[in-house]
Amino acid sequence: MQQSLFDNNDAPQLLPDLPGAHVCYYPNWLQASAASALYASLCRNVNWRQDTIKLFGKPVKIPRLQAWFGDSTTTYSYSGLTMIPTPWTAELAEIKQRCEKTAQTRFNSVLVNWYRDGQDSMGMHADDEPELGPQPIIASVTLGQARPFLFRHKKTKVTTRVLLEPGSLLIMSQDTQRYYHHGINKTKKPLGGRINLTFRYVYPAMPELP
Ligand SMILES: O=C(O)CCC(=O)C(=O)O
Repeated sequence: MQQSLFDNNDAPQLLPDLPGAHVCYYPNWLQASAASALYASLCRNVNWRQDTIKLFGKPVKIPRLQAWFGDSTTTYSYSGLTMIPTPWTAELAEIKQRCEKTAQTRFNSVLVNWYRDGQDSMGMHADDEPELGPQPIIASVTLGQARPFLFRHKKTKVTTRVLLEPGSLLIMSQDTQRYYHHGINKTKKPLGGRINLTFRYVYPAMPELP
């Protein structure tokens, strides 16, 4: 992918007030044609899986398809699921590099989620696993169908909705994961598919003592 596929729009849009969080939204981060081409390529080429997680001790199939890519040190666990990274593809490595430039940080992994229609969703959660560090920086790229992304303050329960448009980039940093849950709700509306890429930095596990 060439540089020209990215809109030269690194100016973040103002979001509703999210006290205690640090969130930047770049609506036209990718050109529309590049966003559609990437969506089609990922649909075709990713080895999609429907994983099972543990919810209140019970195995539950997650309501979406997903895949985990990253450096070899980035094995990542959540809700009883351990994900072993697939090595970077050229197109994901290029998007990662571009996210690093905008976010001014390094990423070593990406969770790729495919919401096939409005019935696919992501429950409210925080990306606050210890291996992401105390103030994770998460860069989230949206392709395909626009879907509302919800932030819910952990204490006040105030919920704020941000529509994530195709080709957009959302960066969450500082104390966002500490104070907020986020997620994507199901809807009965007939919606098309959406792919979301969340780039992260996973700190390698400390080797065990002999
Ligand atoms: O699809 C999205 O925008 C949310 C993804 C997400 O919350 C995650 O990967 O942790």
